[in-house]
Amino acid sequence: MQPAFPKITKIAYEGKSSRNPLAFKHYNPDEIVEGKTMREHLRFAVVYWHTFRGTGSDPFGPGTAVRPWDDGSNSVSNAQQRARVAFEFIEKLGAPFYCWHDRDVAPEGKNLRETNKNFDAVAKVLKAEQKRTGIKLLWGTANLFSNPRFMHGAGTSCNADAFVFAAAQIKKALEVTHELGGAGYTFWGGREGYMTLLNTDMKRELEHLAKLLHLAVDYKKQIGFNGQFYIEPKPKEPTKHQYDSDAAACLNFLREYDLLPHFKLNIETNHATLAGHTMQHELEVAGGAGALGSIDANTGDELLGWDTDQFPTSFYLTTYTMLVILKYGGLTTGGVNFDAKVRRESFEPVDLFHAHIGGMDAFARGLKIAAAIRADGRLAEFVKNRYASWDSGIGAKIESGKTTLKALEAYMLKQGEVTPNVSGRQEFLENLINEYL
Ligand code: XLS
Ligand code: NI
Ligand code: NI
Repeated sequence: MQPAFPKITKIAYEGKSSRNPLAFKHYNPDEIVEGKTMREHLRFAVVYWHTFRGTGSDPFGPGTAVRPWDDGSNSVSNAQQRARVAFEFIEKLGAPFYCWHDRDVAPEGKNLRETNKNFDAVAKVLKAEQKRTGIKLLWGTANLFSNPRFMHGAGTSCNADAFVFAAAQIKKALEVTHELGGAGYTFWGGREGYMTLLNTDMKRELEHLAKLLHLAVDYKKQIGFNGQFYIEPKPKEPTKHQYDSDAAACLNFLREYDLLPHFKLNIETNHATLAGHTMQHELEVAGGAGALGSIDANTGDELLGWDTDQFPTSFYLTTYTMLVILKYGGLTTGGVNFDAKVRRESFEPVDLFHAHIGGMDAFARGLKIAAAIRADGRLAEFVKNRYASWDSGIGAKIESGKTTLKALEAYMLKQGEVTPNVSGRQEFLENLINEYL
């Protein structure tokens, strides 16, 4: 195969003073931070859908992307060629992982049988390329939202046949993920939601969704797939109301239907902001429940209210993200997955490199800043001291459950009033963070 990126060699770490746009300024894979290499901390993954299937099309016009290796056909051989290009890209970039939807990698055939056959034919190339390069699959997933058959949803469709097709698709995607040694499998809600409650039986739909996930859990055990299952929250787009709207809603759903032991969350930045939260908030909610699994690293635009899926470049964002991830023990099965796309105007292949290099550098920098803040200890100490009234006396008594409302009344009747103990010091803390940026 002719190289798809003939002018680009392996992206190297050149340090902060480098002016080479095709070099890392901060991501030094072998550098140790808090006892682990950056490579192990960040576990970067490239997404197949945006990076190798994105064309730049939008509702107002067709794609603009120039991709010389793609013959534009829907053939299996074109898909196989694309797979080889994908691995050339990921290898030159030096990302250890990648992710796909079943339909990103192989074209649909005229029926399920033919579609599965196409998928196998491309999976064969993926497997060979994984072996050649050592690049691994972070997670696989099934696209249960593009095909018109899923117009009403998949697991939550009013059409039982659509549910069945989705189940069959998940079965196959799990098998291929397993065959490729995937570290996980993700369920993003796709069209699981509603446009109007006038035509929707919400309770019934949620029960069906839970049923589908239970079937997947059973099958996972049956085939001996030990990868981690994730749910990816998102509040809107494509439907007006997505059932998996944010981390709290997902956790509640998983608990209600006895699914929580089998799932963690895959938190995406732009989905957090669409839900009216920060990334830090969503990660904290997941982490507190022991369900912080993986992240889809991207960012939205403050002025645009949809899932713009831009590459993350803000050091504040990556620092706050890494602070929470480090706090909860790091990414174990998960990774930093760039669910992000270049802008429509950035139509050249080299833009894919600029985008990923920028994202990886931003996370490397965020990791180092977060580690420095943790080593310094002032932030953690401040938070600890803020709750000092709970460490002894009446606070400790309440925490240990050794009190009653009557005893608390007696305490306060004696004391008479609450004395303010500590300032929140938000401005001081924001300044402290800035010391490290
Ligand atoms: C869409 C989601 C999707 C998932 C995978 O907004 O982010 O790309 O990550 O299905
Ligand atoms: Ni995503
Ligand atoms: Ni998204």
